[in-house]
Order: sequence, then structure tokens, then C-alpha cells
Amino acid sequence: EGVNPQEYTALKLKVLNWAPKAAETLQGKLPDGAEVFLVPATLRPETMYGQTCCFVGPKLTYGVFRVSDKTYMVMTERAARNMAHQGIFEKEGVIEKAADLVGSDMVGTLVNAPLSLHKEGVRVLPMESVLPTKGTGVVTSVPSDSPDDYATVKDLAKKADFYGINKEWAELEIFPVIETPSYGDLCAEFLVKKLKISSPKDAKQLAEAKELAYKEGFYQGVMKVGDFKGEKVEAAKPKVRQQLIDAGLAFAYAE
Ligand code: A2H
Repeated sequence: EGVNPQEYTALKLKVLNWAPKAAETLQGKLPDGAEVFLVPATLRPETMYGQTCCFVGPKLTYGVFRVSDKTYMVMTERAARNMAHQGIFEKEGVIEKAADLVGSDMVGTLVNAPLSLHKEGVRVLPMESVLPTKGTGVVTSVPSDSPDDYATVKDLAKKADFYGINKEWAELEIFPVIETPSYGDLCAEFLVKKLKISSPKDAKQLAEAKELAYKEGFYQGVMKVGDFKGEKVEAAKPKVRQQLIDAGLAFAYAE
């Protein structure tokens, strides 16, 4: 952990329908009527309109943590410990875990992704490169603007059988969110093609693409959708974040 804290937006993706293995593990462990949320940490809240799935590390272990009687959140234990000191749970400094869930057991779960143009919900899918040491260990996927996310959804669709997923889960339409002067309105796809990235394992080129996408999107981008359509990304970003927080759909998380 660095000297400068990273200010994330933790988004609340409500579980609509658990994958069978996760449902089995949770049997009898939560009170009736409890709502469970997956909480990805993002640095790009203004892109949330473009969510098409939610990634978990298939081999990582997640906890289902109690926030209040009727609300639980899924994240790594490491993140829960940090959050316990940031006033996010009921009791300061205390975490209460209802269950453990392995990432792969959650694959296929249907979640509601706030602001996503896919209002019918998006699926939880596996991403090998999710780090257990960063954020919450849950990453929401925005393939219009994140080269990592774009390369991963393309790979998942191509090798759906290998990953044990339904191909359609990885093939939700990618809607443009941000217009940029240099890379068009689907900057992740543009950069993945330009840098000839053929797999999520092309780490070096992906790091370069990520850097280029971030700079172009943040400093030159203009919103194409949502309440701040037509505004520069720089201006829209804090506004989208505040809207999500005010609506109870997200909260600030630092580490
Ligand atoms: B970002 P930083 Cl559109 N492992 O959100 C791997 N990646 C993780 C992670 C983890 N445990 N936790 C968060 N992340 C991702 C959106 C996005 C992001 C866009 C474009 C770029 C981008 C949608 N995915 O990140 O190391 C999350 O993906 C590139 C900077 O703390 C989070 O923001 O700087 C970002 O990495 C945090 O990375």
C-alpha cells in the first residue's frame, strides 16, 4: 500500500439470482429477506453505464459480510477489514462473516449493475488477473473503456466451453459511453486492436493500452450517455460518483 491513498468508488451490485453452487453454500446462512451485494471497487465511476458483467478471481476466496440485519456484501476479507475502519459496517472495527464463497462458485450469478444500460442485469464471470491485494477483489467490467475488460470478455466468449460459461453472458452488447478525439467512442476496442493485443495475458501491451485509454478518456473524453451527456469526463466523474452515493448505490472506499 502506497503513501497516497487510492480513492475508490465501491458500487453495490445486488444479487438477483445466485449460481447453483453459491446458492447451496449460502443455504440457511442468511436471514430471510436479506439482500446481498457484490461490491466492485472502481476508479472510473463515470463509465458505469457501460457495465456488461462483473469479474471475480475464480480461485480467490470471498466472504459474505454483514453490513446490517438485511444487508450483506461480498468482498475479500482483506477489504472487509479495511472497510470496518471506514464506518461501512454497523460496528466500528468489527467484521461479521456469514459465509465463504470461492469465486468460481459465483460464476453465472445474475446481478443488477447500477447505471448499466443492461437493465436486465449482468453476469458474474471469471477473470484470472484479479488481484486479491487490491480493492475488494471484485471488478466490474466496462469493455467500452477498459482494455483489460475488453480483452477478457472477448477471451471468455471465444473459450466459453473451456471457462464453463454460457457464451451469451460474455457477449452483451458493448455500448459507447465516452467519445474521444483520438480513439473514437469505444476506446478499449480501438487500443486492443491497435496494439495487437490477442489475449488477457498480453500484460505489457495491456498496461500500455490502459495508460493510453485512461489519459485520453479522462482528459479528452466527453460523456455520450447519462445525466451528464455532453459534459467533459473530468467534470462528469465526480457528479456521477455523488449521484450513485446519494442514491445509496455506492460508497467511498480508500486504501
Ligand atoms: B477500473 P489501480 Cl472503465 N485486480 O474500473 C485487478 N484490477 C482491479 C482490482 C483487482 N483486485 N480492483 C479493481 N481493479 C481495476 C473500471 C475501469 C477501471 C475502466 C478503465 C480503467 C480502469 C471498470 N473496470 O482501471 O491499480 C478496476 O477497473 C485502470 C486504472 O488501483 C479499477 O478501476 O489504479 C482499477 O483496476 C484500479 O486500479
